[in-house]
Amino acid sequence: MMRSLIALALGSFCAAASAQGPPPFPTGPPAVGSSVVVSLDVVLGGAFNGSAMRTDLLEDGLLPTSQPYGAASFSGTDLAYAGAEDASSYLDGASDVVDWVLVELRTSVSSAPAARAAALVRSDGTVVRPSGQAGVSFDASPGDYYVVVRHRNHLAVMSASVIDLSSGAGSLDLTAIGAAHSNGGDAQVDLGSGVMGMWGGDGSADGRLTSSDRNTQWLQDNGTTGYRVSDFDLNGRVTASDPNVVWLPGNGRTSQVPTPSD
Ligand SMILES: [Ca+2]
Ligand SMILES: [Ca+2]
Repeated sequence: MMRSLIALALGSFCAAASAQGPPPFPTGPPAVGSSVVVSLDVVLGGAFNGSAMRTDLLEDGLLPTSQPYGAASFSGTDLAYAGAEDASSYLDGASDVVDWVLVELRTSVSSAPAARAAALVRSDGTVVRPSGQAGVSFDASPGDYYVVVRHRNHLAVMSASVIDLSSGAGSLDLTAIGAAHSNGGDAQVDLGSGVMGMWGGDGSADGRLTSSDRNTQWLQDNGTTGYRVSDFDLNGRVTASDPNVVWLPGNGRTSQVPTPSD
């Protein structure tokens, strides 16, 4: 019934269009300003408590209401991002938000980002826009893209294959085994029960877990509270647990996301 109604409507539309010249369908590539949405799941391994991610930063009033990657401390790193994302309205009343992540689209494994967006990860791993809407929205044309997820103190991860966003929407579950791109190393930490998470402990935001993450960044912050990169388990406090529980198991690991070569 629905189909025949559409055919009927289309028939009369085409008849009208042919009488008045070409139909007003857009041709060629999508107009600049088109967008795509990725439904995304990811776990920040440092914040994982066995069943979900901690939400202490939100509960303690430490989570910034605007995206944090414009801070001077990220200048010169892959996390430097000047976006104006603001989640004030959503966070005022939200109860299950963990932290901000920075998500990028790539057209090839090692191309520069085609688009980027800051978004919020919730305790169950779902990623939402600053408005609280599900999925991450990008200013990009529909097509196939690799999806990269970055976080201020976790090793970045990228989808193992392109995600089909040719319809304008697609999904990626980076918590699944084998979902992340690897250059030969373990892209993510196995959190048990089939859940994979990003490696935590990169206090220097250089994509590597080395002794400097503990000896420089964490050591100078130890004993403090706040929204700090040295708070590897994201509980709002910088304590010995941060290096001992989060950083140490991953020490020596390197992000498996290729550095852009173009
Ligand atoms: Ca590091
Ligand atoms: Ca901590």
